[in-house]
Amino acid sequence: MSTDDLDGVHPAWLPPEAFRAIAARQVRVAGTGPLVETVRAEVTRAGATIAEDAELVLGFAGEVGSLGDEGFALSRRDGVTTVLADAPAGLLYGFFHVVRLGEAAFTGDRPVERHVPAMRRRMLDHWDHVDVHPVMGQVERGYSGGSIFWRAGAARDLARVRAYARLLAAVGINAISVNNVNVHATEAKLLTERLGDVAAIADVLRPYGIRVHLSVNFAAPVILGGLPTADPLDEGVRAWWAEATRRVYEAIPDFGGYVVKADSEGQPGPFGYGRSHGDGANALADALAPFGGVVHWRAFVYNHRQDWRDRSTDRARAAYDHFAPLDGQFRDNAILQVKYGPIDFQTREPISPVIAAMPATAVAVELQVTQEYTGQQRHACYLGPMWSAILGFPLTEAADVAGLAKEVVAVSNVGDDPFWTGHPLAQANLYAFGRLAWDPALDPVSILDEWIDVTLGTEVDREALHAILDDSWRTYESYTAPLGVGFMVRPGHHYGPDVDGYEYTPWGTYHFADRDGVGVDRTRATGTGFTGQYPEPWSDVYESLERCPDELLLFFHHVPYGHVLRNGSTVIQHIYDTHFAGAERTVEMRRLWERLAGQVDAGLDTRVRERLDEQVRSAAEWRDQVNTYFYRKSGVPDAKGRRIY
Ligand code: GCV
Repeated sequence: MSTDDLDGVHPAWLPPEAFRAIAARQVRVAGTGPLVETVRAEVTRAGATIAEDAELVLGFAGEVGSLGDEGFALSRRDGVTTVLADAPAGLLYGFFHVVRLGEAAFTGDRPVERHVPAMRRRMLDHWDHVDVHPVMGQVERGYSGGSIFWRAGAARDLARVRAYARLLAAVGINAISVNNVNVHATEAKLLTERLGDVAAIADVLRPYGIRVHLSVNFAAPVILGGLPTADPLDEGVRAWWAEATRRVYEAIPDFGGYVVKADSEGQPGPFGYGRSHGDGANALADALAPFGGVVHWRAFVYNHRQDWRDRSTDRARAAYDHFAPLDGQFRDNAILQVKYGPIDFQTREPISPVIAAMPATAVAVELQVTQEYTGQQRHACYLGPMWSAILGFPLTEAADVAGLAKEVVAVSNVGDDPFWTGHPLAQANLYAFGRLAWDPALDPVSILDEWIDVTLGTEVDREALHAILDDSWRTYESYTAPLGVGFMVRPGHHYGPDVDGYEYTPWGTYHFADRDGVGVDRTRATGTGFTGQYPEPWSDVYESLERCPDELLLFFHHVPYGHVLRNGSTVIQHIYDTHFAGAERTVEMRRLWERLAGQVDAGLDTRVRERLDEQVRSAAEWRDQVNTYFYRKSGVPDAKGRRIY
């Protein structure tokens, strides 16, 4: 089960079998340049013959036009399949598209199809540390072993990074940030004295069309430069950033730019100097502009030391309150990176209203492929349907989220685990992220089908795999925090149930359950007023108890346990029913996997079984803790008389 150049590492969606259709053909690749050479090397590696008289031709378009830097056109006529592009990256993406299609790319005729990415930058953020962090480990919120970029404090084996680059190029990712947004002492130095390590990684990613970005510490001028201040309006500070950035581009001419988490969860930022986040972002944007770089400035800014007794402070409001007034003040190369929901990557959240509130700002929507709150790669939870719903959500009358955002960014789920993602089925999430970033309109179930074909082969029991994964996000939702209320996870590591774990903490994530009811009143009429941050119709839909969708009810409203949902059930009975059904469903998922026995690699089979066993155990724990908690609070028995403790 290994890639041909990495012993013991699973090939994910690029096993030799995925190239079978190409291997059987003669292929012509036109043009020159590094990316074209990558395509040629891929063709040879696939086992195909490079020839003039070919059945697969990859070349430059001329007349097709408007394919941009990365698009391609695919067609087939008279027994010849043709990929045309305007620029080399298009050839690379076109080649991998042919890999995905397999024999279908060489069957019958095909009218010209144009494939152009919806978003210019499709980016993964790694939350990797160079040093192993005493609490967070080497990868913050990582569930797949150590970092593939860093080992024992230094840049590591680049063969693994190269294999990763291939996988990412095959799904259209073109940017990676290589260190955690929480930038500690060692990692801060990647910007200066350890820059060579970053350059070495950039060299490996470049042939696959991927640019390197770096998370930097806002206080770098103080920490690294010895200046007395990091005030973004200070001339000395600006000169320091300009010079540091010049050196970066000297080492990495195609460097992508910086990622910044500022004034957030203890990271330094412009507030410390009485400046706005516009001032902060623009200082770095100005340093990057002469070289064509961008700064990704995160909007995840909130008070993580709030008093739980204070019901007027609402963490959900924070990003909008901080950033919406700054619309129009950011430089063109400053990209505001906004988590998809107003809280923090929960299984179910409404869309962040910031995405609609800043039409004069470039916004990137941030997703989380690593399953911090969705089962930590111990639970099978296919997130394609969630992301598809997010990107397709009609947030304004004129546009959906994908239309409002300039980019999509996600936290990677990859580590040095032999299967890359801990749970082998979590590979499908990484795959789906790349495909949806390229085309948000793709159907997540079809994406899963593609992943199955290329990764596990066309012969496996795909029906069983679909039955396990298609609805697994909703299944996960059904046995965890109910009706959009969020959290209820064990503080710190965030795995498993702990209903009151965060209730009396400073983190701002509360459910307010008492003997009468549960939920957060975020209405304008009687609550925190968060609903007022939305454009119409959402501001009224969420405000209204009658119109608010069931799955978000407790995010927006505090209701009695007897409140009748739109689906006809009471809140308390819904909690019982979904938790019993969800846990039961995981038992069924485990049973379904048996149908794959003998059809997949033995190591992969063992790993999936082990994870599904844990999912069954953990789902039962969630069911029992959540049901028992609400039974004890409310005193309302289950109408179906099932066992609650
Ligand atoms: C990188 C959540 C996570 C943190 C993470 C933070 C962020 O709070 O639990 O580990 O820090 O989000 O997105 O910055």
